[in-house]
Amino acid sequence: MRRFLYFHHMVASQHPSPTNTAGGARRPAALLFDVDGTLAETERDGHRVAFNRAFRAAGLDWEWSESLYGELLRVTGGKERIRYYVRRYRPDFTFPGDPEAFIAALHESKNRYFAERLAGGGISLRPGVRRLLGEARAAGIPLLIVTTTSPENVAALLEHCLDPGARGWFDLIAAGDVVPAKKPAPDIYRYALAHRGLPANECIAFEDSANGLRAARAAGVPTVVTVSRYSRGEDFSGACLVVDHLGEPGQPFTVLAGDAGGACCVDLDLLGRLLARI
Ligand code: XBP
Ligand code: MG
Repeated sequence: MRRFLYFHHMVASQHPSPTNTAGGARRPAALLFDVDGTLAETERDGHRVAFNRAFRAAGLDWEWSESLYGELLRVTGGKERIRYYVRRYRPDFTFPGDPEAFIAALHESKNRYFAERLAGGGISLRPGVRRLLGEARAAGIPLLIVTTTSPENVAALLEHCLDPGARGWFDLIAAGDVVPAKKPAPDIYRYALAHRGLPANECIAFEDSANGLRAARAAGVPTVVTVSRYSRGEDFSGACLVVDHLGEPGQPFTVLAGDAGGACCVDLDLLGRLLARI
């Protein structure tokens, strides 16, 4: 791992500083990607279904409907979400033993069902994700994952939805309980930036939710929002661009807020222009 990080440091340092590319556009120092809702629509048909399977397997009569899950998503983190649900909707539930251990086991079981679902091909990447990752890799721009989801979920998603070796495309996977406070706290972004010594305002974050946007902005990272199924209608003020997805040449995005300067998809050129405006 140490050698791996060192190698990426060398690659990144061979490239020009973030401030100078042709036409005044700025070269992003790194691209920081959220996972759930941003790389793929994982929540309604992925995590939610897996939570329900885990509940049934544990003999619980809990069932998270699509609309209830929309409310529960306000709480980031699967364990935190279960804890909130019990407090709010099952206040009389008696935990068999230590509540934290019970929630942790339930959550692990959920993650196993989630990984099975990914392996079965039930989830695919959102438009433009593979293209933009490829462009950034070709340009030697570091890629980082910055997420509240568990590391094993990220690994499964990268392996099954992107490429069996995709874990190696990323300089850092900052995930889950590595920081005590999850998004909307900025901690996970600060952790990732500090790990690579990155200047926050020269990077770009990609988020799908208001919680994610708040985390990135509080850490000082300019943020592009690709709204997802559950996050439409949230408050995205502070984003440098809000689109329905990253877009492909044959599948242009729709701009929901901000100025894309006539672009049809989020590419390095557009990101450079967005940074130059900041
Ligand atoms: C989304 C989350 C996660 C997932 C479930 O995080 O809040 O909790 O819903 O994953 P992000 P876990 O968009 O930042 O990736 O059960 O592993 O928490
Ligand atoms: Mg998200």
